Amino acid sequence: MVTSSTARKLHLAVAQLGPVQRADSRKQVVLRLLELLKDAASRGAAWVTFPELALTTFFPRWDMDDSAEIRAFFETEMPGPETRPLFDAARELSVGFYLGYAELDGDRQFNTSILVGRDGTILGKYRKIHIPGDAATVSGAALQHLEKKYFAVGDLGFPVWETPDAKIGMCICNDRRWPETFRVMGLQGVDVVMNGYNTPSGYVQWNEPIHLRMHHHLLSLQSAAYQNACWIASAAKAGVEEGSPMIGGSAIVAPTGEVMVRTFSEDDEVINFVCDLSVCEYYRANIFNFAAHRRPEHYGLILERTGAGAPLARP
Ligand code: CDT
Repeated sequence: MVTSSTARKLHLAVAQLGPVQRADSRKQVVLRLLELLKDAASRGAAWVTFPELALTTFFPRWDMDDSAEIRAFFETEMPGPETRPLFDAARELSVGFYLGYAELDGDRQFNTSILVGRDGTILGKYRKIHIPGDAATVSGAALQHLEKKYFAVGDLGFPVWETPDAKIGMCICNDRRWPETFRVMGLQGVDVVMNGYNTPSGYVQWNEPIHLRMHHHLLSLQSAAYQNACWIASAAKAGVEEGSPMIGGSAIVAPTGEVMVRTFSEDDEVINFVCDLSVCEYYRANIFNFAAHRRPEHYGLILERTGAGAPLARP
């Protein structure tokens, strides 16, 4: 499929975070992120993916009404004084990164990630679009997931950035479950999608067995990477945060749909893999040659409908 003469190598790392408790300061978390960044750089990685909402505990598990209490979880500037060391380290080590955080933009609150280049400057920003969970407490539920209360729907779409190394896109947690997320980036020729997530293993408000949490996470990444001929680097915040368990399973997935490397722990852990970007081109030139095989004239319902409606077939 790929020969050494056509290979286009890019060394990616994923930096999984173990739990972040409410009492942990930004400074403490950034020190952990710096250790992970240095570990990735020492292995030769050029880009590192950090998790969603990496700077704080996963606060949407709580129903809060006090605005000062809520806003304590949000960043008003990026970089700010506590996060600047990450940008300095990126420049010194020549390692780019993806970082997820809660963003306060005026009065608007977003679940955001940024792409920071190997020179330590922000290349781009994306805001989570498929916001999961509820806007108000669900009575009787053992666990709450109130992202709809705290975050507006992202307004920046799913852009892809052309960096000197690769075409890179971003995706946050629940957005990875939706094929539209990846197809929009696939149509921009994306090579690498970076994804951060916090997936509670016990959020169930319906009778779905818990083992399916990991299955659906990997299923989403593997199918998206294959169907869009891209690499995916996906980073969890894992372990037991404030009594709430979250899955690990951070992974680097190839355009073949195969998981090439995966975390072992539910704690701070780096995984890395030397990815061959020419595999993307190989799939794009064959089975997923979009220009040759896609039939958008038959995809109208995707834009016309949000929820499922009546069947189109007529007798
Ligand atoms: N953070 C996040 O998006 N978590 C979701 C769980 C949603 S269940 C209400 C996820 O897709 O993993």
